[in-house]
Amino acid sequence: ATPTGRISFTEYQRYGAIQDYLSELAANYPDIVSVEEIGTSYEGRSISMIKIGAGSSDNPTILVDGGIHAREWISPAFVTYIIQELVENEANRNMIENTNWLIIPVLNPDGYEYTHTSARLWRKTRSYGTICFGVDGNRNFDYHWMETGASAYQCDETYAGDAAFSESETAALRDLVLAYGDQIKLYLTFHQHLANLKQLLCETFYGNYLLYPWGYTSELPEDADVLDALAVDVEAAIASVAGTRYTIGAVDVEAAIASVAGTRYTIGSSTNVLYAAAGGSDDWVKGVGGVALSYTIELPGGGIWGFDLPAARILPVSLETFEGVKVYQSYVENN
Ligand code: ING
Ligand code: ZN
Repeated sequence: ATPTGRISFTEYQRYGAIQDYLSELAANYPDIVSVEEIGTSYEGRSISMIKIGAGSSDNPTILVDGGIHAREWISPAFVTYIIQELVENEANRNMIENTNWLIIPVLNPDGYEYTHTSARLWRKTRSYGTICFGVDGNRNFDYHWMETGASAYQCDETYAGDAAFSESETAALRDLVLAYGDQIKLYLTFHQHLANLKQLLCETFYGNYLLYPWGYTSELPEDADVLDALAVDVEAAIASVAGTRYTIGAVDVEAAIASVAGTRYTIGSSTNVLYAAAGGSDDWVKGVGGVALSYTIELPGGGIWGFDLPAARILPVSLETFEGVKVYQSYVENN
């Protein structure tokens, strides 16, 4: 049993189950939901986008994606949770009346399925080069492509592709952003990051990050103060969800909320707080797509390999992070 929907957040779902959930929502909520195929993966899977909105079609729009990196399982899980909260939780009605949403829970379905069937730690797409498989989707966008932090060697984890937008998956996101133009006011792309040395050595660095451009240079965008201030508010909202006890019917929700412990995020530009890497989706969406507010959110890692956050953590992470999504939405609605 889940709090409101028909998909479970007590285990990681396969691509097919997420697809089925989107179809079910489109059938059950035809007034506020539609599902479109924005492209096809290398192996022929649909790249699905759910459109959610209960107000004017002219409302400012928020674009969200997950699963560009195959092994980062919390990303599709949390993005699916966002969908559930927006569509099936009446308490969040204002979030869809005053802003529209374009949400792609699994941008790299081939890679995601491959991590379930064959290699748990696969990161890239599954396109075949001449000797190796896969391109790093988050190095494949055409903005300062291949300038830094990306590999030209197809067997590497950060292979940028033989050309920018060589991958149908990244091209699908590009075409979507270009089609909606300046109606998109905010872009959120969800990743997962493991604890790193900086975090272990310095108590002000956390394994979780709210990153904004640029990834290609240590210079900051001219509106970095706006990006930073919004991230500070988002961070505070997430951190404030700390062990609150609730007495409600759904026991699993109560336990999940109580187990959250004031999760903190490090805020900054990708290059300055994590590492330099060109060709990321957030850089392109801001630099070429013209969406001023563009963020990469590195959700918590866990487990032995870093990407094996126990399934029991999906709900706690989702509950706390959704408080941050509410802050983002309210900013877009009011600015
Ligand atoms: N991290 C991101 C990566 O693609 C990143 C970090 C974000 C780099 C934005 C460049 C731009 O390496 C993970 N976990 O994939
Ligand atoms: Zn990633």
